[in-house]
Amino acid sequence: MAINLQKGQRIDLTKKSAGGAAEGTLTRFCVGVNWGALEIEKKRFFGGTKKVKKAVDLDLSCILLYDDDQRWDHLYSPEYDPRALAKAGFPPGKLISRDGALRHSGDDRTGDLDGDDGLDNEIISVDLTRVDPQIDRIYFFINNATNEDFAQIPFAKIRMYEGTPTRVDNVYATFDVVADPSYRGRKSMIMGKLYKKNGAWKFNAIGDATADRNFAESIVNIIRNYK
Ligand SMILES: [Ca+2]
Ligand SMILES: [Ca+2]
Repeated sequence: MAINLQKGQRIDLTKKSAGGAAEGTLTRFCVGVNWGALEIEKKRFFGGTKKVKKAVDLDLSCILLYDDDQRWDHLYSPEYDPRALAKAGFPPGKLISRDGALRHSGDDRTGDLDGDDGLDNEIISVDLTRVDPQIDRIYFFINNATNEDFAQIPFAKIRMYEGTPTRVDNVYATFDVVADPSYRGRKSMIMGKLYKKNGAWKFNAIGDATADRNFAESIVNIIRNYK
């Protein structure tokens, strides 16, 4: 049974059998984000309204922080302008972590146009056995490349599952961020973090909609405020 995470909840990554006995630890899994396109009421020419779909381009990114708090590695879109990044002091985007442990499935630019399809739109595969031992925190966050805020986006979910980006074998945990009026004006969301405590990896469902205007501001915010 998948764990339904609540905002702020922390879990360890122990796998349990149906009877509740521990069956090892989750080490290779996917972290996927699923979101919906907007539905907008448009006035019809001859009166009345019709519903129109509008694509929402969320970008899932990730930073991996070293235990010395000085260094970090990243997964964010290689399509972000490398010259603008260099000016702001950020390395170019890439889809694989330096240690090869995390891989991003690539950019989805629309979200689900026909309602929740149950599949994740952007996915990061994680192999905790390959993570550089000096890394002790891995943050997952999303930024909106289009203009809507999280009060408008009908649904945004993150989940951890065993399988591949195209095949879901076993869902371990899900975390639904329901659209909330308090998210007005907020275009970024820090979804959660994997963190190492006494040598064991755990997950914390953060779910904070933030005022960051882009992924670079989210990275600065995470490093400063989300230890
Ligand atoms: Ca995207
Ligand atoms: Ca989807």
